[in-house]
Amino acid sequence: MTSLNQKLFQRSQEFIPGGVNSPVRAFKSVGGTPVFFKQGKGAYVWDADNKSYIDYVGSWGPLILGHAHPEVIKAVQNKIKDGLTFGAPTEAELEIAELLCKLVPSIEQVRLVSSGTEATMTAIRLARGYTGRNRIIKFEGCYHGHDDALLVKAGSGALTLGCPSSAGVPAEVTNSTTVLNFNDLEELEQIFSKAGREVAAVIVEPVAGNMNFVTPNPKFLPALRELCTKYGSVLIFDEVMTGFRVGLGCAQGVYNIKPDLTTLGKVIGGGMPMAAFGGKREIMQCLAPVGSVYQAGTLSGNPIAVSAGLATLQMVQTPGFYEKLTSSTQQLTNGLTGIAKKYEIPFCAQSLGGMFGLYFRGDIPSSYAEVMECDVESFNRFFHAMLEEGIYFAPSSFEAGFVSSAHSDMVIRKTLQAAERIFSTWE
Ligand code: KE4
Repeated sequence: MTSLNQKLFQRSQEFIPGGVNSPVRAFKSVGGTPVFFKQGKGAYVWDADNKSYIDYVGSWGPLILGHAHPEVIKAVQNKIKDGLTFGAPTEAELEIAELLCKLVPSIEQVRLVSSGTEATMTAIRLARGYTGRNRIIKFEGCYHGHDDALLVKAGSGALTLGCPSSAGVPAEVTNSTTVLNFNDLEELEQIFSKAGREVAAVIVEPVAGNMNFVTPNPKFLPALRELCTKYGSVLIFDEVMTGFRVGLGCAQGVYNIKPDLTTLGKVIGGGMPMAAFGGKREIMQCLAPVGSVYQAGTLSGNPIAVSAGLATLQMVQTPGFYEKLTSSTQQLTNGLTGIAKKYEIPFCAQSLGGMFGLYFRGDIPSSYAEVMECDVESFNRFFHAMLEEGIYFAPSSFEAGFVSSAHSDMVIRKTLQAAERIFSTWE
């Protein structure tokens, strides 16, 4: 019997390339039919066939409070009554700008945009305009959105399609992009000693969440900070995913490193299209209409999106919020690791704050190369078996997973019980 999901997917492929509006949703690397969701509440989502799932994707990170949190819904409902958009300044934008500058000490000024790609694209342009240099450094497997200059050996969806470097991007654009290995200090120091004065910016996910989940070695981020300072390059922390996900001070707070620019997204929009970039005042002042680096956006700072973001950022400041989120996420990763160990399955997991990585290999990967050694086929089997059990993990072994404050102990326990059933019959 064809499910409604399958019928919807067949139809949507007629009108939308691949039937999806973002490639990673297409289940390309895990196989099977993408799930069409129709409702979310707390830790749960329901698909077109009314099947419920515990959701560990949370729309790829924004839903740190879970789906349809009452406070977020109330804020949006209150705001939407006064209109949807003005294309002019509103007090709400000022309120969230002040809050972001307060919560993230490295951010002295901030500009709101509508997507993480816009944020990273502009941060790169800003760094180039500020330094007068062209070369940028990124890391293989890190994904910073689909800006031409950054779609080189990118992670996330690009990895699932086996085309980390996209077609349609002129060589002239990527010739100024140097790709290094995440956590490789030696290579980094060599590049800087040779050409540091040419480097406009280094852009890095301080915790890589687009090649599964890879944390920085203790010396990696300090070395990036030291080298960028020494050579006058702009250090950009792409915290679109880690921002307010790994802690109230973001990853830069966890690792105590002050970048020159930070990009944010996902959590700060509370599920609505909103992102931001900000940092040192002297760099931000290069931005139009003050400076000569141009950037613009019809719906930038949209008041409805800002209201969802403000409600979310208020909630995450609740005392103990991140301690509880960290504990729930560790309960999941430690539980899964323990069950796999019991059945001698090569599997491990780790987490930071409300994000985590699952790896079908014996030990925690600390580089792109080690992530690529994970057993993708086993992950795919695990993904589908869990889907069958009503548990939705990211449909790709190259993505991080996310826990929300709505993931109660009972929800985590249900997940671990499903894992026990799956791993106990694992060949
Ligand atoms: P968006 O343009 O998709 O809002 O943000 C791009 C982006 C920038 N930087 C980081 C660190 C990111 O993780 C992202 C987007 N993340 C992916 C999930 N891995 C979005 C999911 C998708 O592409 O559909």
